[in-house]
Amino acid sequence: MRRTPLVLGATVLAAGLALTACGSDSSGDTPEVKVQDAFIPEPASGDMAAGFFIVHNGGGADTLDSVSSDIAGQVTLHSTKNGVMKEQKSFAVPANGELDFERGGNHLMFENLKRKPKEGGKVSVKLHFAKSGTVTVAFPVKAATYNPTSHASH
Ligand SMILES: [Cu+2]
Repeated sequence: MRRTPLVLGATVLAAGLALTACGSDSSGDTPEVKVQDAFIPEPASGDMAAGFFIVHNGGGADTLDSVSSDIAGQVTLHSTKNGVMKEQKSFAVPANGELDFERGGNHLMFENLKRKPKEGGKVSVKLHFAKSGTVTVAFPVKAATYNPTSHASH
């Protein structure tokens, strides 16, 4: 995680344009999204926190359009490629696949925190999908260094 929030704004427009190619799914299958392995590492400061989770999809393609939470003024979605973090407008959820938000890769950023997440607590997060609608998930707050190791197999 780079601590350079001020430069993020400039990348938003470019990133949004790059994602428009994956629109239509011809199958018409209804997506079946399930969110697992969600957590928030306790942040070092009270300004900003990261969030991680995995969306498992047993149906047709969907899109994660936005995320919101009552502890944050704003929740943004970021990708990380080759160590460079970029804000994204949305993320594709592949049909019969998964969308990963994991350390070192995609992540949520909770900005303008109204209270600091504390280890052992829970944060209610709303994931807004284009087709599946809003999925509310209680993200447990873990130690700052927590990293799940169980997800290597798929
Ligand atoms: Cu970020």
